[in-house]
Amino acid sequence: MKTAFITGITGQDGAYLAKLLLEKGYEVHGGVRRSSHAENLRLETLGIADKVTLHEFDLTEQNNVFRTIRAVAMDEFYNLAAQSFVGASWELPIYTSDVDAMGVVRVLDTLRSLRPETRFYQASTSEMFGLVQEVPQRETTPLYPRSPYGVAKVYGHYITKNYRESFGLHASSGILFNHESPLRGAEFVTRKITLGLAALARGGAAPVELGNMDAKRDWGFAGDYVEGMWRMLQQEVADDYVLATGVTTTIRDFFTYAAEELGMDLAWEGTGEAETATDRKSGKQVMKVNPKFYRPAEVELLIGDASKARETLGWEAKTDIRALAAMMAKSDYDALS
Ligand code: NDP
Ligand code: GDR
Repeated sequence: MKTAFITGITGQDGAYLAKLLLEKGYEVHGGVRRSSHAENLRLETLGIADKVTLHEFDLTEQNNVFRTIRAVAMDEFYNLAAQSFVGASWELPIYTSDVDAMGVVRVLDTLRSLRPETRFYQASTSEMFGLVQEVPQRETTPLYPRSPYGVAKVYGHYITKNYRESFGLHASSGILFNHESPLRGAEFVTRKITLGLAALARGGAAPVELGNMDAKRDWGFAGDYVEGMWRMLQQEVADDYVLATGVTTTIRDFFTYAAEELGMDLAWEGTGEAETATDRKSGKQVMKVNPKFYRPAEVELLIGDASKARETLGWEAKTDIRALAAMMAKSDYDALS
């Protein structure tokens, strides 16, 4: 039986990855931050809260990282923990760098000292591509991050590559494009939309307030993407891989797909700060732009080329954007019954 350690096990990806590894027969350990409330909602929703071993763990605390890695005899280490909300990273740039950049080297350097045979996965991101340099984006596309989060993740990406090249660690980065699910955090735009639309469909009156409706994202389903993470660590040689669907969609179109799943028929009006959407059937305004959700610098277009993952890992995204929007909208609607 193999043993895996997952940082960020209480997050969206951590929960899906833990479930996948348990199904594959792994003993699964994970790191949780101290909190005033003891809820592990995502692990409970997937029915695995009592099947994983949790350790108090914070990526900002070097000795804590050291002691945890010393205590758990792990074959694989998945570093999924991060301050992962791009929007918050302008308000928390130093904290974001501490967790998302320095946190990675804390783990790598400890593994180098204590467990150099452990296979390591770093959660890199399409946010590193930022300002468009090439379309579609792939492993060799130049990086131009547009947020403190993106900048910190570039450090995490290159320090992973550097420890692989300098010390021979089996360290891989997955450059994952956006992936969502019914377990997605409520502040990310897809879940914000499906939660807001579900409340409206159940009789609510408050329109969903959003920022830039023209940004385009390559959205897949988180459950598909964790399989790709695992496959990366099963390769003989460590490497970096893009995981993406290859299809890009505007925020507006995602909104429309989710609304259609809930039986709405939208009429769009206005542009920019004046843009609104109304449901013709109920007459309710369901969306209005609020400029407070605009970002200081935006990533306008993400579309990934996952050919390398397809060819080497045999990995492909299985869930298309309409199915994803429908899955999330239905889940939030059902939860309000
Ligand atoms: P979430 O925000 O859902 O989860 C983040 C996890 O990190 C949570 O478990 C959180 O704990 C934990 N965490 C945050 N800060 C610390 C810290 N200082 N020490 C230890 N743990 C901490 O993110 P996702 O699951 O969506 O993403 C997983 C990883 O993949 C992240 O690194 C993210 O940046 C990256 N990524 C995500 C993509 C996506 O589309 N989802 C795409 C590309 C990359 P708590 O529960 O206590 O908050
Ligand atoms: P992103 O995801 O920044 O791509 O990072 P998010 O869902 O936050 O934003 C996507 C796009 O939607 C636009 N947008 C809004 N976003 C939010 N959150 N709230 C709004 O009201 C809103 N209105 C419009 C944004 O401007 C943006 O263009 C996610 C995270 O999971 C990262 O951790 C990960 O690395 C990347 O995906 C890949």
